[in-house]
Amino acid sequence: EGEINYGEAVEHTITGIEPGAGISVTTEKAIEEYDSLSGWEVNLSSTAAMASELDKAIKDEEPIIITGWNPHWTFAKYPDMKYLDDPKGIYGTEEVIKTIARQGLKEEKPNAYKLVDQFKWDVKDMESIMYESQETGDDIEAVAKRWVENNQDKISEWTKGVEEVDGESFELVSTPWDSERSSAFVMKAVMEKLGYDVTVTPVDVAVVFESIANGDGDATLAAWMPVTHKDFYDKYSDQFEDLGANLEGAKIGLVVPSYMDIESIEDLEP
Ligand code: PBE
Repeated sequence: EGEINYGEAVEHTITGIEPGAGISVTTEKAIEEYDSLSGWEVNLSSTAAMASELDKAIKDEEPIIITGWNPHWTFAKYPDMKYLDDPKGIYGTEEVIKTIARQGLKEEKPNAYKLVDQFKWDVKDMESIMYESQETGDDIEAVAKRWVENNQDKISEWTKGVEEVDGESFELVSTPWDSERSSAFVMKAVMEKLGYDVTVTPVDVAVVFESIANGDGDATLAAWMPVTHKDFYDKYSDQFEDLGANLEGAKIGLVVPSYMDIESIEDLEP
């Protein structure tokens, strides 16, 4: 009985998500940097396809290596998952999710600016919306609205000193993942109660940064830093305003089911 060669077992393929995701770009870097990943590929398709591959593998106790992140409902549905150690630090250690605003927002829409600047919540808040949507089958938007009704203490912190408006428009630019749909639809529900006319636009990460930089979008709550979206952030960093973290304790990396007898990216084989 020899050790399993996981490289061969997964055909030297990491099961990835959308090509436009930060974690996809980071994984290409990991493949370049680690000798153990030499000759490997990341299969980029969609989060839904990754989730269904993962589901299949876990049912059959087959090996699989995915690009994973927290907050995400995967870890609630499959608690026996682990991040592979990343001794080269390609995926960083701890990520935060930042709010960034277009230049001029503070002067033009001071109340909306104040609100997005004061928006701050926890991993467990965001996760509760994602889990509830997974469990009930209700859309994130509906669950986010309920969450706002049930968490007025938090909402009153965010809205401190924020005055109501009369139909002012606000464009919130977001990415298509459940995590970011949760924050965007929570913010939309809060803003609508204050009289805003809010549009949530889900786009690729590159377009999120581009549209805040060129002023088409007012703000985003979806910037994962310091690693995940670094390339996009750096490209436009002098063309937007960074309002800081709205959520701390996020993480990205290569993730495997715990039944796999492997701890580190360096344990993989070319
Ligand atoms: N994610 C979820 C995104 C950001 C949010 C980690 C898949 C990404 O990689 O860009």
